[in-house]
Amino acid sequence: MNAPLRIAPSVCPHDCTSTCALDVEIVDARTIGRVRGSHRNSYTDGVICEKVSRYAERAHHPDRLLYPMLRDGPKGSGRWKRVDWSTALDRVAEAFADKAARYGSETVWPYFYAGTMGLVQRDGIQRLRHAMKYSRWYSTICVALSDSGWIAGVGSKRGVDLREAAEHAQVIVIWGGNPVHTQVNVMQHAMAARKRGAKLVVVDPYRTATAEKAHLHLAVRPGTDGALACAVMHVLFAEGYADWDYLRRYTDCPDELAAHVRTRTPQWASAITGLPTETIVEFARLYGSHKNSFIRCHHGFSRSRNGAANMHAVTCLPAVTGAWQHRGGGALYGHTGIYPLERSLIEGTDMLDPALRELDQSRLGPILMNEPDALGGGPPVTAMLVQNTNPAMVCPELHKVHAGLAREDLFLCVHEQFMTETAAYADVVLPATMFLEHDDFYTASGHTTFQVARKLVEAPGEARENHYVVCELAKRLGAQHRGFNMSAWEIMDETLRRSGMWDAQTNYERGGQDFAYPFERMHFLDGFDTADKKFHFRADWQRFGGRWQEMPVLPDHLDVIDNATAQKPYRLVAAPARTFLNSSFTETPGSLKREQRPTALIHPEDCAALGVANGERVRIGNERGEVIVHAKAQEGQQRGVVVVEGIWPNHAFENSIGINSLTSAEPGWPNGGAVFHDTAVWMKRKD
Ligand SMILES: Nc1nc2c(c(=O)[nH]1)N[C@H]1C(S)=C(S)[C@@H](COP(=O)(O)OP(=O)(O)OC[C@H]3O[C@@H](n4cnc5c(=O)[nH]c(N)nc54)[C@H](O)[C@@H]3O)O[C@H]1N2
Ligand SMILES: Nc1nc2c(c(=O)[nH]1)N[C@H]1C(S)=C(S)[C@@H](COP(=O)(O)OP(=O)(O)OC[C@H]3O[C@@H](n4cnc5c(=O)[nH]c(N)nc54)[C@H](O)[C@@H]3O)O[C@H]1N2
Ligand code: SF4
Ligand SMILES: [Mo]
Repeated sequence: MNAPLRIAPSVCPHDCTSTCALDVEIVDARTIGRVRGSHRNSYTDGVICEKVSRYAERAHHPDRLLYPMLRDGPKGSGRWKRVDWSTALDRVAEAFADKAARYGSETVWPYFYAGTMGLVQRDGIQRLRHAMKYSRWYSTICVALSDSGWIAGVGSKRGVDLREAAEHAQVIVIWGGNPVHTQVNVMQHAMAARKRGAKLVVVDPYRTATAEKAHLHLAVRPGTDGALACAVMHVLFAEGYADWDYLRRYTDCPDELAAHVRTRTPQWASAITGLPTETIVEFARLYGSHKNSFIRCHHGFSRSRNGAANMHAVTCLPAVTGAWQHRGGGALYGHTGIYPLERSLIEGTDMLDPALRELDQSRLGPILMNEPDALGGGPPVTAMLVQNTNPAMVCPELHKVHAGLAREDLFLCVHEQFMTETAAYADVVLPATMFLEHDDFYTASGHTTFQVARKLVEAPGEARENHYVVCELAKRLGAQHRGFNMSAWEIMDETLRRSGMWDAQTNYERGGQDFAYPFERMHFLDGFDTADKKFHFRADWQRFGGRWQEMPVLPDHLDVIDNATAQKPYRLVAAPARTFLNSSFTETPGSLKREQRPTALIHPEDCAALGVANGERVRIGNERGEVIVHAKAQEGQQRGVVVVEGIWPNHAFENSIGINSLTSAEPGWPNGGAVFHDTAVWMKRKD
């Protein structure tokens, strides 16, 4: 008889706000079985997404990278030579030193993102950057627009707990997100609310799996949420739903706002959003007639040039009705501002030199093509270490990204779990561990618990953790910092003690430390996190820099989006797929089977006008590129909107270039942020 399986606790490391508490079946020292959601965390509460429940497919995938390799042919040729770790690391250190000697230290640009959300493994690369005076990092691919929009009104990144809303809210609005795909626990809690009688509203340009479950779905035109929010406020003020006691006490300029939205009528917003006037009014009345309406603000609707302004406009709604003060009412975008973590040991912020050039993550294409404005007047980027991200799939303006990664004078080291399309361009490929193979700790955005996870199984082959690579390169390059001489666990433990939090072992044993504040503070009854403690209808865009002067001070429709034209009559939404997670899981059989192939969701009347039948191919293009995908007619979106779900590998497309060949690297307002759902395109039947 087989020995009974051991169940060990862990934490999902993926780039998803749920940060689920996991129970992992340990089969033997190298093998896992099923992964389940744990009940020890009341947010996860036993529920996780399907892709992580079958994690064994990914952890034990036959294509896992096992050994360090050097390129053994032209760039991208796929010819590799296996070497030992020290040979590979020597090669990387030599190349970095050579390039820095030739062009200055800013020519080296460590490039990373959130393939793991573990703070030590994810952010340790920053310590190397700061110690070596490499080009600084401006992170814009995900949260730059949504963060600035939220902080402009609320003052910091925190909000009301969704678990409370699930119990008490009478209206839950899922704004600009598709949690059935992207964060299953939001849906789990929203459906619990629905079951006890709460109304569910979804604001999304297409009939997502989430919108299917809603009492009311507002299928806005992409990039027009600011107009919708203003018209809702117009109705709230006009029909007596505004809470003037709350407004006077807790907000900065209610009279000005009321006067301002008087001209932002539902008719005005209807012309911009494409929604019927009656639907806007119906939504406003539903929202306003319940004191404890709750808005879950997602990232999706911020991925437009005007995304920060739209996020800010939406956060104004609970300030007008006073919903913030009621149990179950208010709004949430993320809780990451509540953790008191002191990060300098991890990130080496004590060594940061602000005089160094900062480069924009989302503008990798223009940067590698040596466009002067993207380079900020500094030297070309000629050396990179990439960890936890796959820009050859996920970055906008992919044609430039690929041409740049193929540059002969660029030295590229990619530390990865798989031979991704980015790693394929590398000079040196290093094999990386997965989360069950190393120690790390995690903040959560969707809930309030800080969790520690331990290594549970041995890594396959010679895969090593990010922390090892960073420390070994530091040694070879002469970088000095205490963090380079400690283990990941030691860094975690010391960071926690310095931060006044439970030490690592205590946190691990107790299943996480909850940082939720008492009710009064969660609901901002002691004031918002702005200088004057008020919610700001007048957004202080200046604090973010960039093009802040071009933005409206009060909530409005900021018309800087890539509007449809006669030549490009469609607006493309490049939305997340259910069983991929960004570029991850595009290698697992279960996910590939479910997602099938890149598909364009098109309004049936647009299909008819284009002469395209279901399953036929369409070409979608603009000045940046062209992709070929299969068409699917779908109701529930406006004409002129086309949706392609999933960041498929480039090789899944007929002409070997993916959806981000169409998206733009233009920074959103005020100061950067990728605009993945803000793209005008033409569409034609493929003969
Ligand atoms: N399965 C899966 N899960 C994921 C991911 C994934 O790729 N797949 N990605 C992970 C990452 S990195 C992140 S940041 C989170 C993001 O997760 P969320 O913050 O929940 O946001 P999304 O679900 O990405 O939002 C996508 C939705 O926004 C809608 N949308 C696009 N433009 C607009 C607009 O202008 N207005 C409105 N109202 N809606 C708009 C799209 O139609 C789409 O349905 O999810 C994470 N989880
Ligand atoms: N069209 C379109 N494009 C998008 C988006 C969209 O909605 N539409 N969303 C954007 C958003 S929000 C984001 S956040 C980006 C994310 O895009 P990516 O940063 O590419 O996201 P992931 O797929 O989460 O992680 C990338 C890689 O990290 C690797 N990895 C995981 N853990 C580790 C580790 O411990 N060590 C090392 N060395 N590697 C590891 C994985 O193998 C994976 O290949 O995509 C953006 N691109
Ligand atoms: S829902 Fe998100 S955090 Fe939870 S298991 Fe899935 S990817 Fe991980
Ligand atoms: Mo993201």
